[in-house]
Amino acid sequence: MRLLDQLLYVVVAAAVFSLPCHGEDKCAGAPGIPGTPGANGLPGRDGRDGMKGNPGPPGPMGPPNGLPGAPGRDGLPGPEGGKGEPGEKGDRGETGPQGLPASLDPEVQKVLRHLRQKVLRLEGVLALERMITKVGDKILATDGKEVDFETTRQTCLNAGGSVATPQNEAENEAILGIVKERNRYAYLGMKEGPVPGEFLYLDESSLNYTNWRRYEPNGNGAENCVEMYTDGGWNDKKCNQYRLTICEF
Ligand SMILES: [Ca+2]
Repeated sequence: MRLLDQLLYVVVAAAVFSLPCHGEDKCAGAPGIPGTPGANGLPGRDGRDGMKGNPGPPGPMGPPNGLPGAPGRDGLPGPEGGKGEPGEKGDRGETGPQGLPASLDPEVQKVLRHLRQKVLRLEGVLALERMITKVGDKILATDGKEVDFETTRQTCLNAGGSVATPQNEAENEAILGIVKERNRYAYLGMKEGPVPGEFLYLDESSLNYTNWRRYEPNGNGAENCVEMYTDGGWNDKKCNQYRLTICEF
C-alpha cells in the first residue's frame, strides 16, 4: 500500500506540473503538498578490503609463575686457559723384553772393536809425540809444571786421574823415564801415615812396592811426601816443594 501511495503521489505531482500554463498570465491552483520521503533502498554491495593497519600495542604481562622457556643455544667457545699444574707421576711401566748380553750381541761387539781400534790409534799418536807413557793398564802424563804436592794432587784429580803411583818396578821405570827426560824430581802418590816413617797410598792403604834410596825415609814425621829422584830412588820430602807434576790415568 505504501508503494501505491508513493506512485499516486508521483502521478498527481506530474499531473499538476504538466497542467497547460504556457504564456498565460497566471496559472490556476496552489502548489501541492510534498509527499512523504521514500523508503530506504536495499543495502549496497561490500566495498574492497582496506589497507593493513599498524601493529597493535604489546599486550599486558602475563601472570607470574609462568612456565620457563626452552634453554638457549650454547655460546661460542671461550679463550684457551693457562697451563695447569703437572699431574702426579705415573706408575712405573713394565720391564721391556730382555736383550742379548753385550758379549753375545754382534752389533755391540762390532762397536767395541771399532772403539778399541780408535783408542789404540790415538794412544799411539800421543805416545809418539811423547805426550803419554803407557805402562801396563796405566797411562802416565805430565803438564811440565812444577808445583807443591797439594796442587799436583788437585791437577791430576781435575784431569780425571791421580798422582803417579808406582806399584811395581815397571811403573817405577815408566815414571822415571819422564823424570829423567824433564830432569826434574816428581812427587809420587803417597803420604806419611799417622805412624812416623810409615807411608801409605792416598786411599790410606799400605804400600805394596817401594824403592827407597839408601837411608830413606829419614824425616821421621817431618817429611810427609815422597819424591822420585832422577835415578828412580825415593826420598821422603816436605810437601811444599815445587816438583814436576806427573799424573796416571
Ligand atoms: Ca828424606
